[in-house]
Amino acid sequence: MKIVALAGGVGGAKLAHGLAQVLPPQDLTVIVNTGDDFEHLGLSISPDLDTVCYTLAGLANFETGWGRADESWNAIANVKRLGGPDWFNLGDQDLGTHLERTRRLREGQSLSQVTRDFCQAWGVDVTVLPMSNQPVRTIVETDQGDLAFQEYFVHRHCEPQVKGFRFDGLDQAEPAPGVVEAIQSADAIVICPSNPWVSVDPILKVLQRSTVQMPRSIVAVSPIIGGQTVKGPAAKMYTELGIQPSALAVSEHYRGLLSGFVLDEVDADLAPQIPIPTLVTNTLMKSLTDRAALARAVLHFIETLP
Ligand code: FO1
Repeated sequence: MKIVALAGGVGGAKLAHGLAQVLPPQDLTVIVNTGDDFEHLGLSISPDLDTVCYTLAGLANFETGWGRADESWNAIANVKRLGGPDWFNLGDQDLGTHLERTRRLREGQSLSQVTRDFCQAWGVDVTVLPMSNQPVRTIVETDQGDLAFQEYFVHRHCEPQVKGFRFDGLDQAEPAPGVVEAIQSADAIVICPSNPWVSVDPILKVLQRSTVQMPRSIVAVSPIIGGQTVKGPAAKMYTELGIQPSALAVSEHYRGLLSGFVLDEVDADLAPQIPIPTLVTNTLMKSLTDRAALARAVLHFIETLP
């Protein structure tokens, strides 16, 4: 079964990794949000792409989910000592990724070319594609003004109250090469348990700018479990936007798009309120085994869909 997974950062990367463990590499394409990308210290940083690629390569920091395992922090400590910005934690190995990405982008290579080469170097055998080669920048509209995503997320610790979102550059963005082709030849799309507002919506909005025909099976896995997010501000965003955070709210967010919805066992009582087929299973991916188990369960669920 050919699968396209839509993924943001840490939660998305975990399920993408599970899918990569159970599918032949030629049957999985991961399309990754680039709305979180930004320029920092003169470098082009693509946090979600790196999180997905490091995770698939087995190089990710297992505790944080982002950045590299066995990392050292000498460069950023020196930036701090010199009076530079140190709020975005760039490890020494990770910095190598950003230096080389920046060099290649400045040479004129596209983000998808760079991503393909990096995946090859890291031994990632599934296809990982940025959603677009053109810059799309997620802006979080808050009570403290409009904030670039990493400014809101990392620098201000998601503290400002969210009023809405904007995706600057969307009007000029096209799906990256390979994105439309992967979706057209896919049997199903899996929307990973990533933040619907700021990780999945940017990808969907870029796809909407093309005339791509979506496959009949589109399944989303809820990133909200028991009213809370495993990681990140999704639940806080729902609350601030006047919506009670729940798996039900996530299913409604994707209303009209999905043919199936996956929610956690702790939310089993919400399943009857969801008007499409549901799978109730353990969605909390604490271990590598959990990732593969959830991936297997999602694939079996897709096979049962009409
Ligand atoms: N997230 C943090 O909460 N704090 C950081 O200092 C931080 C640094 C960082 C460096 C490289 C990278 O690829 C990701 C990093 N992240 C950090 C994660 C990232 O900003 C977010 O998880 C995503 O943008 C949200 O999907």
